[in-house]
Amino acid sequence: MSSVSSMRLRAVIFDVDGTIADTEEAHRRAFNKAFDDVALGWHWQPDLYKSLLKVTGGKERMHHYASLHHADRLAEIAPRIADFHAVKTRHFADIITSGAVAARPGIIRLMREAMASDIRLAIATTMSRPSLDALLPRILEPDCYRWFGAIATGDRVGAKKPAPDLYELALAELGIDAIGAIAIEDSSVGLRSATAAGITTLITPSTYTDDDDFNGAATVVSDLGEPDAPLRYIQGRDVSSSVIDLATLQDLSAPI
Ligand code: XBP
Ligand code: MG
Repeated sequence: MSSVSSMRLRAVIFDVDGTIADTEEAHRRAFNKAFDDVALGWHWQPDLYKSLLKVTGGKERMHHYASLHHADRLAEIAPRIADFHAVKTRHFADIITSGAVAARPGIIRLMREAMASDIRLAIATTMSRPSLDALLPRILEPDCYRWFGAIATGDRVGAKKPAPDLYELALAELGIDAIGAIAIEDSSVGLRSATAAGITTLITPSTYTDDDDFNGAATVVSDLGEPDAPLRYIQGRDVSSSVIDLATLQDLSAPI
């Protein structure tokens, strides 16, 4: 048994949007294409989208926007939101297929290291399963789903992030306790969700979350780093390493 697999760390649970890949600009473009297709007359500029990201889930985000800005049409719009979201998801798939998005630094390296060390991998994302299907096989590898012992997507839980449901579902399907896991997230909403599930969390901020409140994170770094592209330490426990690897994650998950 390798020294790593004898340590307490047993699983790494990855958020998707903003963490595995910086995808929210692709989502924003997909929403706007869908709004044009269905003649809603909406257009979400980046600043507005950044504020709307506090509401997780694309369907919930559209309902929230309509209730804030088009309350007089909410009764007409609400029943059509699922259809609007299906149009959006098709546009998201097209944008991803165009090659607009790649995995962030260190993601594939760390996943492969975990698989070689029998550390379990899981996904905990607010994203819908069709959006995930459009993304992961394209930016990781076609049959990447076999890498994961659990894939918790937003459509599988009653309460999305910041509720702990997605991380609790991932832990249950992995069959492990929170103390044996570490979460990798990009947002304050995601940090609150993993923390509420009792999971130590490492943050790699993304385009839309770089000024979020990350108090409570074990550490915040620019990204997971690559040997030829070292990470930049931001706040929390100093990882004193140029890349995030399993040994670094084990140190972070150990009590101070
Ligand atoms: C981010 C989200 C998702 C995406 C849009 O998920 O909140 O709703 O913004 O995807 P996470 P959908 O950071 O937890 O991966 O339209 O499929 O919801
Ligand atoms: Mg995220």
